[in-house]
Formats: sequence, structure tokens, C-alpha cells
Amino acid sequence: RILVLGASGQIGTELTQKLRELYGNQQVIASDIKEGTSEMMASGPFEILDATDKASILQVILKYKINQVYLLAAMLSATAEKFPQKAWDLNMNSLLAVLDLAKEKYIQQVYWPSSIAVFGPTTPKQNTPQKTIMEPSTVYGISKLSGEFWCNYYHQKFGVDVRSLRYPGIISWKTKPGGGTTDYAVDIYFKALEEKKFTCFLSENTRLPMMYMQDAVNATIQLMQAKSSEIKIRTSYNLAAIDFTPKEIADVIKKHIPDFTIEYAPDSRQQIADSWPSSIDDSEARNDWNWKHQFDLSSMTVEMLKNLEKK
Ligand code: VAH
Repeated sequence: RILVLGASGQIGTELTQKLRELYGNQQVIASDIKEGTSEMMASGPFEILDATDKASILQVILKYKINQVYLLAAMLSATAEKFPQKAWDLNMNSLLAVLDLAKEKYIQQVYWPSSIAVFGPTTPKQNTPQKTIMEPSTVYGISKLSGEFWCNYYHQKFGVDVRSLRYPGIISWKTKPGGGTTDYAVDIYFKALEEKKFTCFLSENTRLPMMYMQDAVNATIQLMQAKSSEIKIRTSYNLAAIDFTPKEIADVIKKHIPDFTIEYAPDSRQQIADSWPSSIDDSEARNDWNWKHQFDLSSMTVEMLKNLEKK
């Protein structure tokens, strides 16, 4: 069985649903410190669980005979700048707890997400390669880069089968934005429909790597289903799909909502965004386990607006 830690979050919600579709509702245990969407709560088992509490995680592992853990609990970039110590404790202690449980053979496989936030202002910004200068300037990025090295260490030293992807900004409609710098690109769709206007906290030409949620979920499952011998990178794989600026996404939304207007009011999140790449080279993922994305900016926009209108 599978345990999802952080199942009430943006990615956890959709990963839980996809895993339940693939493996059966009773095979996937969702958990978080707070309940999630009514759809997720209704579709299978749920446990209130603190992802940093190793003993409690072990109890759930034994109770449900878990053999695979997806650890999606984390504090994202903007919030982590406000609460650095809490962010470090949550992001690192949850990972070390799960890696130890794998080392102690209570579970057989671990998924843990990294992020483009591991790159910093000195990293080449265009088509950022898998191996390059990495000097993250955010607490979130520091925790993700450290986590990558812990994953690689537990794999090399103890044979732990932990796998990881450096997610770009992820766009989805099922949950509200959760404290990320890229979350302007989620909120813009909600606001375009609700108010036909949006005030963007990044400047109009801030180009960032992005991905529609369905692509991110598919990549995650594809990585976890790959043969161990195909996984050449045990820190974390670059993963890419599209990249766009606030102006570009606003222009695509205007094609559907002609009287939509956007204004720009950059705030403290601008310097977080400015420290990250504009586009990512993910050729290792495409070569090692046959990754390819499906959604571009226009098809993502159709999906987002269609689903939000129904919501
Ligand atoms: C954030 N959505 O903005 C996350 C992600 C690359 C961005 O790590 O913090």
C-alpha cells in the first residue's frame, strides 16, 4: 500500500487521486496535519499525521502495511522566508524521518519532491542544466538542495530507493494557492473568472519554468514505476514543460475572457523569482525514463478555465 504525507496540499491532493485511480482507493492512505478536499476525504482512508513525527508515521505504516511513501509535506518559498526555522524543521525532519524508515526496511520506496528553487542567482538562467552552479538564496531552496544530498546519501550508503523531481511552478485548479512564488499563475485564473482583473505580485516580464498539474502527477508516477536501473540520478531530476511570463499568461487568458485586465505590483516575492531560472533543460529525465510533457500554455489555459467554471 501507499502512504501520501501532505495529501491535503496542492500536489498531494492530485497525486492521491491519481494513485487511487491507478491502485484502488483502499490501497492509498492519505495523511496530513489537516483534512483535505471533501472529494479526497471521501474517496479513501485518511489519517491526521505530522510528517515530522517518525513514531506516528511508523504506526500508520504498520497499521496499513505501507510499502511506498510519497512525502509531499513542505513549507513553500514565500512562507518559508517568513518562518525560516519552521520551514527548515518541517522540510528536513520529515525527509530524514522517512529516509530512516526506508533505511530500517519498514518501507521499500520513497518519493520526495525537490524544486527549481535549488538554483540561485549565480545559476545560468536559460535551459538550466542538470549539473550546474547551485547557490540557492531562499530558505526553501536551501532545504530542497540539502534534501537532495540526503536522498543521494541514503541511496548510496544504505541502498534506499528514493526518487525525486525538481518541480517547476505547478498550476492546478483543485486547491487554492499555498504560499508559493509561482502561485500567481494559479491565482490569475481564479481572479480572471471571479473578478475579470488580477493584480500580479511579479513584474510582467518575469519568466519562470511552469507545468500543468496533470504533467507533474504523470511524471511523478512514471518516475516511481521506472525500473531502478533506469534511474541514473539520485539527487533529483530536472523536470520541465513550459515557461512563461505574467504578460504571456494574461494574453492567453484574454483570448478567452476579452475584458480581463492585469496590473503589476511586484512585492518581496519578486526577488525570489529573480533568483530562479527562466527555463530548464530536462534531457536526462527524457533520456533515462522517457519523460515528455503534454500541456502547453494554451491547452493548460483551456483546462484551467473549463474546470474552474464548473467548480
Ligand atoms: C514555490 N510552487 O513557489 C513552489 C515551487 C518552483 C516553485 O517550489 O515555492
